[in-house]
Amino acid sequence: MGNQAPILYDHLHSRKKTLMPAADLALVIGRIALAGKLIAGELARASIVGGLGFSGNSNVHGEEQKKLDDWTNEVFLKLFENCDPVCSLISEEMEIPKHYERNCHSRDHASYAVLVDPLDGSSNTDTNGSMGSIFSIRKRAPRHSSELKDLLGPGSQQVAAGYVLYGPATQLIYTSGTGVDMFTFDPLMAEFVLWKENLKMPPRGPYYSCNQGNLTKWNPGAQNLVRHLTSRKNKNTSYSMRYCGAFVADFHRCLIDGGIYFYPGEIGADGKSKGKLRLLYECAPLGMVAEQAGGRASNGKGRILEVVAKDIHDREPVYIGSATEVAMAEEFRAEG
Ligand code: FBP
Repeated sequence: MGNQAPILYDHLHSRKKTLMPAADLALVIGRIALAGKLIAGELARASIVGGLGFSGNSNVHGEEQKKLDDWTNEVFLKLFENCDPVCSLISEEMEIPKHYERNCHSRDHASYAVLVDPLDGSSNTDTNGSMGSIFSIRKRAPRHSSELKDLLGPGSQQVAAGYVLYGPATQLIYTSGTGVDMFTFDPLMAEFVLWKENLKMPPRGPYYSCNQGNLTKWNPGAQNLVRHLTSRKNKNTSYSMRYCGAFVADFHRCLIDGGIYFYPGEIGADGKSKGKLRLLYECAPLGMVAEQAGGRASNGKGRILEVVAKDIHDREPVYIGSATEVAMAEEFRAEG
């Protein structure tokens, strides 16, 4: 079998200087990896077991939920029931977080909260497009109550973050403050195997990803950014557009090939600009991965990892990817 790259479990246990102690990191990311394996298996067969389509329910955001939104949320709920020291689960699909009282050690040692988007890009379920599960891990404050104030702090307080990507291959990408590592699921071994360690995002890239159909809803700065990216004045303004309807997959392309994904705020009837993507379990975790890989993540005005939330389901405009393009986006945003 030749020299075998390390599997996720061994790699996590060997980690040094991470923001989470290696044993806790291995336990919690190990559980997320198990969720990833189960979800990948279900996505592969959902069409032949009636798993596609809408469930008839709506989530806290008023969005119609797909059956797989509910199913994947249940997977995370079940898997963290007996995962001491995780005492809270916050999910895009749940208005109220789940608190696992018995896993709560607010008096003696660390407890964690896991914040997830169980199935990012779920508009792709019925068209067999790429999707992902995004996760953020935060340490709960000592003596925290069931209130969530201690989880609304800036994304720079995350102790680990990442995602599982469900594409032709299933991959798990994570950081715990010492660089970004990437694993590919090997169906023969039923294990996530290390593919790339300490991954660096190209400082600039050839792609931009946005729902350009919303252009007229955006602030002038974002509109001018698209005009610039498509102006083809010279090789630095000759970008190709890629947009697959799943933040996690469009971000993954930026991580590997460089470029930028953005979902600007949309100007509402009240004249106010409001983002679509959720700060705590979409923007902040991918923001941590981007920065740890040498990229950047901004809300157009500043680091997304410095934004403090008012509510666990807050939304935020996001510009994320290679440092060059995100800086460019901020310049245009500053103009208007
Ligand atoms: P969810 O699928 O988790 O709700 O995430 C939001 C999302 O689907 C992103 O993954 C994607 O980039 C974006 O919204 C697509 O939005 P739109 O359909 O407006 O382009």
